[in-house]
Amino acid sequence: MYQHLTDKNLALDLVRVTEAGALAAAHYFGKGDKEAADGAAVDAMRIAFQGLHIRGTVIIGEGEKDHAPMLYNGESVGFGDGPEVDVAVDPVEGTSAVANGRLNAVSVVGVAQKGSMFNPGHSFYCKKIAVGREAAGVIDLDAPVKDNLLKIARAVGKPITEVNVFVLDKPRHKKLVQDIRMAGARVNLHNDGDVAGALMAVDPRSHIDLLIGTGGTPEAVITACAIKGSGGQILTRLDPQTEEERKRLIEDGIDLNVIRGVDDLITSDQCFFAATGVSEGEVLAGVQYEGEYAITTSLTTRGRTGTMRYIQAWHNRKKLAKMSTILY
Ligand code: VTB
Repeated sequence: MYQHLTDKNLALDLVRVTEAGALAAAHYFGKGDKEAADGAAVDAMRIAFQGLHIRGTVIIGEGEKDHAPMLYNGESVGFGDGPEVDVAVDPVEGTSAVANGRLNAVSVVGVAQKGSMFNPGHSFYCKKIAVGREAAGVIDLDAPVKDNLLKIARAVGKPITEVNVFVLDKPRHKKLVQDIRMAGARVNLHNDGDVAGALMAVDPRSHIDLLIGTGGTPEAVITACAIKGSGGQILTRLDPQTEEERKRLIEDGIDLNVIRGVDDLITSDQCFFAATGVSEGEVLAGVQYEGEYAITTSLTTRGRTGTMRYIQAWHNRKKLAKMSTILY
């Protein structure tokens, strides 16, 4: 009867993959080389994936096979036994943030039952709004931003003047930022990282109440894995930023008007999510060093049970160096 509670929680294995990615990327924090940070995380995660008892297919990875030697879209990952799953992986979400010593870079993985993960295909950008559990039912992607802010304020029990909105600091958001301020709410501008921003929006401990704007479509699917397990909502609509992107989507027969929520982006509750902080963030601390230890902070969620775990790990770099090729 309680078998479902004793099922394997893949998120606990996944966290070792994102820890490996974060530890590897953190070596390049502030060093001005985003490719090196990403490459180190990809190598480390690729190795860590091999120990996972899944038959995974990368749906969201480092891109087409020609451009990405590892963790490319369509690659099989995992030990090759266990459940068949779709995999979304972003070894470093926020490579510029790592290279430039800024906030909110995370290493993330989402896994869901095979066939249940939305494939972004040729879509790079989508419009999105993400909120936590309390405001999950009140948002509307097409409503004026003021209406959303008023409803969210009511749902979270604070005046609109105290509502904090995470927005990526991009020229395309100029009008959005004006509208949020006109409505009386507070804009928190960040250079990077709308996965971290969405995690803040859904985490009741964070001062951020919502994320809004246009960001990566792959990032939205990964975010949906997290939201599926932690509650909340994300509403999205593809929002091509160039004529070329729009043309390819139309050629692919994609309807650009469709709004997809968390249950459309990930259709099964058999889904798992893990994120580890690379640089400092409000929900996840970045990698820190203490003597021979490297310390990581991670979040795992599981769709079916809704369990969230915050995991701090102390990695003994001396011991690990003797038994692994990953740079800890
Ligand atoms: C988005 C966002 C990411 O980069 O992809 C953004 O989803 C890129 O936006 O979280 P631009 O191409 O307009 O610069 C991130 O912020 C990662 O840094």
